[in-house]
Amino acid sequence: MKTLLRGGTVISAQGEKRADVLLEGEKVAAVGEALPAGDARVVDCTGKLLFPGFIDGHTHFDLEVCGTITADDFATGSRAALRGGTTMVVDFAAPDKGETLAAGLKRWQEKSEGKTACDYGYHMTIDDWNEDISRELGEMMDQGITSFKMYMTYPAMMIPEGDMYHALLRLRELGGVAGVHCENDGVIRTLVAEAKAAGKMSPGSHPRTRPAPLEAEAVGHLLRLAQLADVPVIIVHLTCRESLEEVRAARRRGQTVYVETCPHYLLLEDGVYDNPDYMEAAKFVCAPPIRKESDQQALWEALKNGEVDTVATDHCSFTTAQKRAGRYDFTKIPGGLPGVEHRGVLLYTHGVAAGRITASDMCRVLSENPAKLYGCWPRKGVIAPGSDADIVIYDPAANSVITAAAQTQNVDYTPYEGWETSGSIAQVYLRGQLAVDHGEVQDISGQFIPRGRNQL
Ligand code: DUC
Ligand code: ZN
Repeated sequence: MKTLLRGGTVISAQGEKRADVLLEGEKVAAVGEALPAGDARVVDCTGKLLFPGFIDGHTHFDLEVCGTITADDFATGSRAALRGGTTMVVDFAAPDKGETLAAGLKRWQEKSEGKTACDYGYHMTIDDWNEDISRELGEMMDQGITSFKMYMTYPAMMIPEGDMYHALLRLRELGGVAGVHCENDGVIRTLVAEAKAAGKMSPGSHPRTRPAPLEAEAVGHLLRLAQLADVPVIIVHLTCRESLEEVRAARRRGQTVYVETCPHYLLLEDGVYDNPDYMEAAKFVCAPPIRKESDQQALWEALKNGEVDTVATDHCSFTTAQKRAGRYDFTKIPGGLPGVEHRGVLLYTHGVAAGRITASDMCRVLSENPAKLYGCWPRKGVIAPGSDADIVIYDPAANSVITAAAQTQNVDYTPYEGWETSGSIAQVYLRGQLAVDHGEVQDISGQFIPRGRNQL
């Protein structure tokens, strides 16, 4: 099957150009001016922007948190992803403590295979350390799972720092890369105990017990361990100015550090936790928490100047009914926000249309850099002959409004309710097949994408 996308503007991380794009089977066959249509179906893309399919390197589908399971599984989450222009997700496989990585992987395969509408891969969580896990890391690499996750907080998943150091050394040997959730767990626990003792049980205590300096301290801590191990690391969901300063210091020392942030840290402000309606405030509980307006500014600047490498969602959705489990105790609110469906349109609206970044910057952080960092470049992340025909056709003129009522993600709210968008996604192609047509997600199947080493 051939499709000719005629007359659009093709975006890459390096720039933009008017060009036709010919899709043949699952691949891009040609990019150029006035390509002959031949027997291809022609789609008029005049006035539209063509982005390489977005990659979301941070989703949690079908994950248990606080005794409940995320509202989105691989079926609903991946359909929402596609609707938002995300043609590939990398989700976090999470073995239980004491379990082998192979058992964790098998569980994630069972959750995802045959159900996932977009393409997908897994990061593997390392929450224990022993000889078997060290050996299994090599086996994961051989199976195309080349990125890993470690937590410096959450008792169920956190790894002692000596073990984290050993894991970093082993990843250096293997050429794998780890993303790390950085927050100082010990002091957070102390602050939580103090808040509870003072009867401060509402969501307002959430940001106060997980303040920015405790994130930055953990970032600095990790980066010194990474310096010792001489290995690159990814700071996942970096939220604040203080953490950026730690990253800058490490980069000045010559370290390779990758930074991911998320739309909610770029766009929301911590006043959301002071809403007198407890459950309204509870909707925004995630870790790290939403920060201050000055942090948003710092993140946008860092995104513009290339200090932020990727924007992912950390999509971890719970319905308001699920969040209600924490209605008398903020620590029992399952943490996480929905977002996989709206990342592209939010970044376009508040980044590109607002003049903060260019469409090429957007392509860099949503498509090209994640493809390189997670080892699937140039199959993904670029519109070029030979790459997968994953294409987002963005119509800058088709303004819209984000509402929970109109969304596909399986949750009854969105943090962006009523927000107006500059333009919207007209169509999405996944490996040459029409996956979304003006908001209608088609019947389509994703594939597991085995990944190679980091190329960023
Ligand atoms: N933070 C969240 O808010 N939810 C899931 C995992 C995470 O790191
Ligand atoms: Zn996460």
